[in-house]
Amino acid sequence: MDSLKEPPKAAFSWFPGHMKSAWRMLEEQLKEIDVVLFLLDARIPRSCQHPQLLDSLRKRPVEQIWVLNKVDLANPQQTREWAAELRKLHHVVEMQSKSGSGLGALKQPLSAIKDRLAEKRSGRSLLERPLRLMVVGLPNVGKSSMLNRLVGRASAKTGKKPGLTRGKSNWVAGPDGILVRDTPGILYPRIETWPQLSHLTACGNVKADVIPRFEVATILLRRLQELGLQDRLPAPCLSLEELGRKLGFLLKGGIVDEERAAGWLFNQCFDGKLGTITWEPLHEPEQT
Ligand SMILES: Nc1nc2c(ncn2[C@@H]2O[C@H](COP(=O)(O)OP(=O)(O)OP(=O)(O)O)[C@@H](O)[C@H]2O)c(=O)[nH]1
Ligand SMILES: [Mg+2]
Repeated sequence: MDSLKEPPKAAFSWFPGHMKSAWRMLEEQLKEIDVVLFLLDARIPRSCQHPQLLDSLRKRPVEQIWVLNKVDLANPQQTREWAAELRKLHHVVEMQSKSGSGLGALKQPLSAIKDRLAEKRSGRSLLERPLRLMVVGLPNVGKSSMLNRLVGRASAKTGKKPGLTRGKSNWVAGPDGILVRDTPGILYPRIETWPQLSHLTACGNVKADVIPRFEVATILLRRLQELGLQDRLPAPCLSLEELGRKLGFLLKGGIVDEERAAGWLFNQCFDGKLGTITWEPLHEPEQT
């Protein structure tokens, strides 16, 4: 992909109007929060670390719990390595917010935070109040699914397309005296590199119809090879041409339908049909 120029502006700045206002709203709402559950997709923990959001969190007296979510779709060994690395600075739990697996690991840190809050309030002669949590992160990382798990019912709408939650969500009461608020997914205004754009597309954080599909799909094919996972494809392919031909996606005259091949690849990635993949391992594999 050496010959690729930087992604065209429209491709890497998927920051529509609703996301700008969501960002302003999120900053405002952070003022009344005790705990932020910061969700990262375990397949791309690097790209999920939204710099402006983390900067904003650092400046506030808000507790953070980092949630490595969708661990069922990531390589388990890579997830362990990422969790150990992130634990050097943060409280980290590994989760599957779709099924609720891992939820128990949140109990202890939440109850410790609740105790600290109660102590602080009683020191100021204030009455106890519910712990206020907010789920934040990139689009489609599983925030609304997480809220539903926390409160024990399907309160927030969830779905495969990024950008589903919009506008200001209400507080939802959960067990053990917690109030939870959902937020719309926030993407950073500038996606700097092709690999980053490709990883975000593979994990469904950007809409596949707003990106240069040919380039992104080609990068994903090469990434699979770098990660030693090309055998997950119907045949080891480095180009959409090869992949489309293998899949029998032919147009009139025997021309390969590369657009269809790109769509196929994206769907395989979104749905985890290629098996568990950590697109962004903590340590890059050695190239032979
Ligand atoms: N495999 C798997 N899928 C998950 C997990 N958590 C959530 N999902 C799926 O990921 C998709 C997005 O989930 P949502 O909860 O809607 O994500 P969100 O972060 O609220 O998305 P936006 O509101 O669009 O920002 C849905 O199809 C969920 O079923 C998980 O742990 N594993
Ligand atoms: Mg949502």
